[in-house]
Amino acid sequence: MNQTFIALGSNQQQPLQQVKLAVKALAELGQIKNCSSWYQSQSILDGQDDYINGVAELHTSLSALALLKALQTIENQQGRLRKERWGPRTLDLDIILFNNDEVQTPELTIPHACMLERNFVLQPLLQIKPGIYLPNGTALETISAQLGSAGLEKIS
Ligand code: A4P
Ligand code: MG
Repeated sequence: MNQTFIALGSNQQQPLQQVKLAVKALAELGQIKNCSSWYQSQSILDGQDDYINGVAELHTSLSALALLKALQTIENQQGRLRKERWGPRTLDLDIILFNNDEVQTPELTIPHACMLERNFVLQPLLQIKPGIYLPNGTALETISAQLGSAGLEKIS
């Protein structure tokens, strides 16, 4: 069984409902072991609506690539239109960590390339998995403390 952490984000069409619906869809891919609180976070791009973000721990027999395809299917089912990179979205599902694997292919970068810059990923992740490390030994609590909580608010 593979232990993986999925970051969820939405800033369109009732974001809180979108992410909750996505957790139900993720449960079809294996077993949800943990789900963080939901956080409201300011967009990293000016002018976009706030996001709802959270992280779920999923145990699944799917490979990382099969999981990515399944996540994209869920995004599409929830009405995601890919117009612009980093554009507003009804749902974004990113693989943050997959076992202790380090993956670098055209389709997949694991650990997720931007996770260390994003308090809306690190705080929910640490909420459900305190003391977690990257495969290269980086302690995420240290990075998260440096990032702080600017623009981030736990809502439930
Ligand atoms: N890809 C590579 N590695 C991964 C991975 N570990 N997990 C590839 C998922 N996908 C991965 O993603 C583009 C490509 O990344 C995929 O084809 C996949 O093969 P995408 O979801 O189609 O496009 P995107 O969402 O525009 O890119 P990305 O990188 O997911 O966007 P970001 O960087 O996540 O930005 N502000 C706040 N507060 N909260 C947010 O959640 N999100 C974004 C989206 C911007 N601002 C935000 C938030
Ligand atoms: Mg994405």
